[in-house]
Amino acid sequence: MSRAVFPGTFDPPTNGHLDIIARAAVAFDEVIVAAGVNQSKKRLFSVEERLEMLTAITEPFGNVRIGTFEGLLVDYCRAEQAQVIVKGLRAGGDYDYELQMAQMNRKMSGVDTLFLPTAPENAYISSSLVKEIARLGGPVEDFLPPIVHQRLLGTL
Ligand code: COD
Repeated sequence: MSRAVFPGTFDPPTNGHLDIIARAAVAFDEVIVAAGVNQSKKRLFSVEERLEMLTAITEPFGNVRIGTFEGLLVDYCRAEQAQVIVKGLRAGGDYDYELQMAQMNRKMSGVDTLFLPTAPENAYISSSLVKEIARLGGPVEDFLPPIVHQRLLGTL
């Protein structure tokens, strides 16, 4: 059985994340969407809120489940017996950082990383930009699943 982990911060989950989840769900028997829990970083949404949103938006997929991890991602992959890490790649900046992490993760554990290129319509979406635009009163409904959009509006 092929099992992949799609890790992220998901603060909040966007249409870009959801597209990667949907495509990974086609490629693997099971996909674990794993929210990183880094206590030292300030997030807009709590872990519980991020898990609720992820659970809601992945409900249509029969082979996707939600998890959390703390510490090294590769330790989590080993514990979950996942052979592959899935990452989304946007233009430019993502590549250098993601390549370095992928190589490091493989060296540490043998767990490989599969990159899925972002869909063109999601290429410019990031959780941080969406939060900033929302905070400044701009429209963000085109970038988020409806339930996430509602939750984000609730924080303003
Ligand atoms: N289109 C396609 N993909 C996208 C889009 C988009 N519009 N937006 C984001 N993504 C992809 C990102 O490229 C990423 O792959 C994933 O979605 C999650 O994105 P974010 O922004 O929610 O999450 P990140 O990138 O902040 O998550 C970083 C991790 C938590 C995965 C990382 O820091 C990590 O692995 N931490 C664990 C500690 C560890 O093991 N460190 C050693 C690393 S070698």
